[in-house]
Amino acid sequence: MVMPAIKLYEHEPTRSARCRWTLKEAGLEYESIGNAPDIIGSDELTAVHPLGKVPAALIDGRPLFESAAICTAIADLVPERRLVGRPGSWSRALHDQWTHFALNEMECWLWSTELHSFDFSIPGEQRLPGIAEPNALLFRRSAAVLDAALSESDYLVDDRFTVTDIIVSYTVNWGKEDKLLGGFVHLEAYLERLFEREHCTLQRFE
Ligand SMILES: N[C@@H](CCC(=O)N[C@@H](CS)C(=O)NCC(=O)O)C(=O)O
Repeated sequence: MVMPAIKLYEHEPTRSARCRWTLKEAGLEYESIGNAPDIIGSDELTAVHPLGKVPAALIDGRPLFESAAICTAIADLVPERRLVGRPGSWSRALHDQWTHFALNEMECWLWSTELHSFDFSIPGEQRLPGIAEPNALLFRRSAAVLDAALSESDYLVDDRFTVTDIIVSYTVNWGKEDKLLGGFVHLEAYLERLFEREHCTLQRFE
C-alpha cells in the first residue's frame, strides 16, 4: 500500500504532541510545518483549520483537524501496528469511549481554566479566574473514573498500548501539570509507564 503524504501543522508543547507521537509509533514519514508559536492563527494554518489552531494535518492534500481525529486516522493507516481496533469492533468502541471521555469530561475543564487565566483567546476583562476551582473539582471527579479503570489494567483498550493511550495520557499529563492528580496513584503509574516508551512526547512535570 502506498502511504499518503502527511503534513503536520504543529507547535511542539501543544496537543500536536499527540500527533507527532502517533506518527512515530506508526513509523510514518511526515513533513512538520510550523513548530513555532507564530504558526497559530496564520493564514497558512487557517486554510487547513478554520480556527487557525494546532494541530492540523494535510493527508494527501486533504485537511483534517482535531488531535484525536488526526491520531485515529494515522493509526488506521497502519493496521499491522495494531494501534487501534478496526471500525465496528468493540475495541474501537472502547477507543471512542475513552477518547471522548478524556476530551469531553476531563480536558475541557483544564482548557477552560487555561483560557480564563493566561491564554490569549478571552480578553482580560471577560476572564473568570474563579472558574479554576469548580473546573478542578469536575476534572478530578472524572479523573477518579479513569484512575479506577487503570487500577485493573495497565492500558485502556485490550490491555496493551494503543493510540487511545496517546490521546488520553496527554490529558492526564496536563492534569499533572496543573497539580490535580493528588491521590490518583494509578494515573501517576500510567504516566510513568508511558514515559518509558521510546517515542513518548509527553513533557515531564513534577
Ligand atoms: N480540540 C482541539 C484543540 C486545539 C487547540 O485549542 N489547540 C491550541 C494549542 S494546544 C491552539 O491552537 N490554541 C490557539 C487558540 O486557541 O487560538 C484539538 O484537540 O486539536
